[in-house]
Amino acid sequence: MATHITTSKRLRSTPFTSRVEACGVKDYTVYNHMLLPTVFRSLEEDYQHLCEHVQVWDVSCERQVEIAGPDAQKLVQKMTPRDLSKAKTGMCFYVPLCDETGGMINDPIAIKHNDDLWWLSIADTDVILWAKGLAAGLGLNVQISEPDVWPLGIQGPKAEELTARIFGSDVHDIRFFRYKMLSFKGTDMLVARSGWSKQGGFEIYVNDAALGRDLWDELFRVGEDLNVGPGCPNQIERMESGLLSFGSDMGFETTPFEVGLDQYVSLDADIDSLSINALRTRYSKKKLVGIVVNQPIDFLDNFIYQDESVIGEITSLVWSPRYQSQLAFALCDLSAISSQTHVHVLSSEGLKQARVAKLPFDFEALGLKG
Ligand code: THG
Repeated sequence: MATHITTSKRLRSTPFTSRVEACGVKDYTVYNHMLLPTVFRSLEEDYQHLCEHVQVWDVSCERQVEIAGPDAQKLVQKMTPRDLSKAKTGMCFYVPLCDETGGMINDPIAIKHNDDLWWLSIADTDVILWAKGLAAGLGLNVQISEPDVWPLGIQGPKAEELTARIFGSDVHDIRFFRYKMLSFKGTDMLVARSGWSKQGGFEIYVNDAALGRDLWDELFRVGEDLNVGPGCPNQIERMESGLLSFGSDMGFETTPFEVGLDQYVSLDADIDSLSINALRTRYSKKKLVGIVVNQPIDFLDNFIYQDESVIGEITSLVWSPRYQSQLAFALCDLSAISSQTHVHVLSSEGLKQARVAKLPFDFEALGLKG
């Protein structure tokens, strides 16, 4: 077990690391300069458990970039091409952050506390540097920081029951991507119905480290009959659900349109956003598609081939036990992929045919039964 990696103030452990270790974490990755568990039992066992029961996830690495002050809403709108003019307190928004060329900087959840206070719950890039640069360059009246807040995920079909046992029946009234401030041992914490799985669940934005450990212990104590277990974002589940990972499936070079995030760009809105003009005129060069191979194969490289020529690159890959298929996301040349229903991938037995699918995967349309 154990992490064969040295932690420090630069590569941070979290308030929950002692609990995560006690639960037998097998692997970590580094995300926002912080430990993020990736496997407890095995990828497949974690997946089965997540889809049937309820898991507690240490997602402290989803750092909050806090933007406070009279120009907070203005700066957040500058950063994203999604129209936030109708945002209200209590709402969360999945937002692409884009630079002046339309390339993506990050894909956080933006949380509105009030007009003068927003949190960006970020994926793995240093959004704070960009935010500070913009604020200084534009002369905005904001204070930007990364407060000590450590999100704890509660995910799985029994998540609502478990969360309500701790935070009370108000939990049932929280709609998807909304939050309430609810008390744990006398301290208010932000409780949102969100999380990086499609099994349903909540995220608790823990704002007190010691209380966070109490919360972890309480969740395991009162959730015993629900078969609560430790968990983490699961590659099988998130790919079956079509959730994208910044840095893998998209990056600075890709626009939201190229990776299928069109619905989070408000092209026609009259908003003051850094990227909106570029996004109105920039041509897409790439397209992120799903790839399906109905048998286990050993991939010799990460490329997508049209006959012998390379037309794209696999950005995420997993074996799905439910669909007995190799599932991939692949970033392909738009002109080469747009008319294709099949492409090739390279295995030790040579080029193999693979199906091209829209994301998120429509398994029924693909003729795959779970
Ligand atoms: N929770 C919190 N912070 C996060 C993540 C999270 N920061 C990093 C990373 N995840 C950000 N990326 C995503 C990607 C997808 C979603 C959330 C965060 C997501 N998408 C839904 C979907 O695609 O169907 C719903 C989006 C919507 O309709 O608004 O949930 O998980 N705190």
